[in-house]
Amino acid sequence: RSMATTARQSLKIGMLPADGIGREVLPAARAAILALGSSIPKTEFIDLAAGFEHFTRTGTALPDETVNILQEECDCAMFGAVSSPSRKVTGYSSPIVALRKKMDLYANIRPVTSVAAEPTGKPSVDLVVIRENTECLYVKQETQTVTENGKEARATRLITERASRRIGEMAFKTALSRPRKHVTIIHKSNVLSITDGLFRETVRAVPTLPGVDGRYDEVTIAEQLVDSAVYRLFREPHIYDVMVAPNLYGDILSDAAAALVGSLGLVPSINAGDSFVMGEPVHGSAPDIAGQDIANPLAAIRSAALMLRHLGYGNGADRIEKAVDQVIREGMVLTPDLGGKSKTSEVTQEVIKRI
Ligand code: GGG
Repeated sequence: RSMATTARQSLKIGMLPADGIGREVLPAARAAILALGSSIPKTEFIDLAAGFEHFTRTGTALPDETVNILQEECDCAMFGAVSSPSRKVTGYSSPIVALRKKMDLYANIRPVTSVAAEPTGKPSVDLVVIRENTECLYVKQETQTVTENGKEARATRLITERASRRIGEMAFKTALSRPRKHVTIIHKSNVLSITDGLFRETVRAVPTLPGVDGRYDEVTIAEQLVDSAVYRLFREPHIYDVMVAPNLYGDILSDAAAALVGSLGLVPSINAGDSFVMGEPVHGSAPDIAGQDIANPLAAIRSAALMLRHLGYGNGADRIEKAVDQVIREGMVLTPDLGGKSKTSEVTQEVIKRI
């Protein structure tokens, strides 16, 4: 399916709230999209099942029907959050990890930006983490054996040239669209010289690929070992623009970066492939606060904006993002993670009013 906007008379959005606060923040994203009215095509939402809670009821975390509807009927999707247990549960596998692979959503794009006068007192941040979304340790090939010395567990870490190249291309393309046009490649190839070495070399070589024809000449490239990248991220976050990383490092780095802008509840993402896009707040299912109407809906709302921008509806995305920024700047109606006392529903209403 083409991502071009011209062919689209209507927009079918698969909604997968999944677990915990995913079920509270996805309605906020839906309300924000609906508030755009006729400035985007007529929108239809299709509610789809997924998640650990669904698994406990039915024995499946990602029904085939969900994947089929996404593939056959939807133009895009929104995912909430999932509560996978930290122990092995027979028959269960993370639906979000599976979905990213099944839909070939190979790039997880996570912009982390501080809004001026945010109630954080932290240094200003304007970066985007481009996380490879289909391989690394998330291929989930783990085994355990019992030896004479006790249990031994192993995990396969897969890094391919193909996946590294396409995430590298996404990083350079993203850098071109940003004022600073700077890419930092994150790796640990001083220790993992074969796997991270392949990632590093392949991403570095993107500007010299046949057909690129100097398109990325303006983009400057740096690289950083992942541990020192975390250190520098906390001390001098302004040095980063586009950070491109294998799956696990990207997952960790983007949560770390979220701490710099006040809350994980503010950070959006999209899972993007060549023909499908799925918005998803970076935060998890937060079982400790689920059901209390206090989860921050802004990451989910911003994820809806990113998804719309990716589909070509830049004006709609701008309207949502400006409304969110205003609510944060004004600082009057905020959820407890940002020091406020307001409910999810109240914050959502403030955003809707401003759209
Ligand atoms: N929306 C992001 C999210 O759900 N994060 C938690 C996460 O990644 N969990 C992995 C899992 O539970 O399978």
